Amino acid sequence: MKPLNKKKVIVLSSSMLVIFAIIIIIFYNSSDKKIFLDFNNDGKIGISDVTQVSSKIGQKCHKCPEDLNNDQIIDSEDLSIIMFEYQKQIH
Ligand SMILES: [Ca+2]
Ligand SMILES: [Ca+2]
Repeated sequence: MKPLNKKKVIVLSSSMLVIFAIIIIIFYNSSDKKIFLDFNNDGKIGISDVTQVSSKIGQKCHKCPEDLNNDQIIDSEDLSIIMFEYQKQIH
């Protein structure tokens, strides 16, 4: 394989990754975030949903629903995401 072709393959696969990421973002934005963050399925983001995230702060986990920014750890960033959504609801 020529070095140029190899480079092309890398560029092509990385641009495919970008497209894939965009599709995920579109899908995530089009789906109802409120239901996504509603862990106890009572139809709203309540204090119990916020508590569920805060009670797991510091936990490393893979594909946990509470890991809202998907960085494999539940921390203050995830808590601020749900707090933001919670405050939007109560105002
Ligand atoms: Ca809820
Ligand atoms: Ca996280």
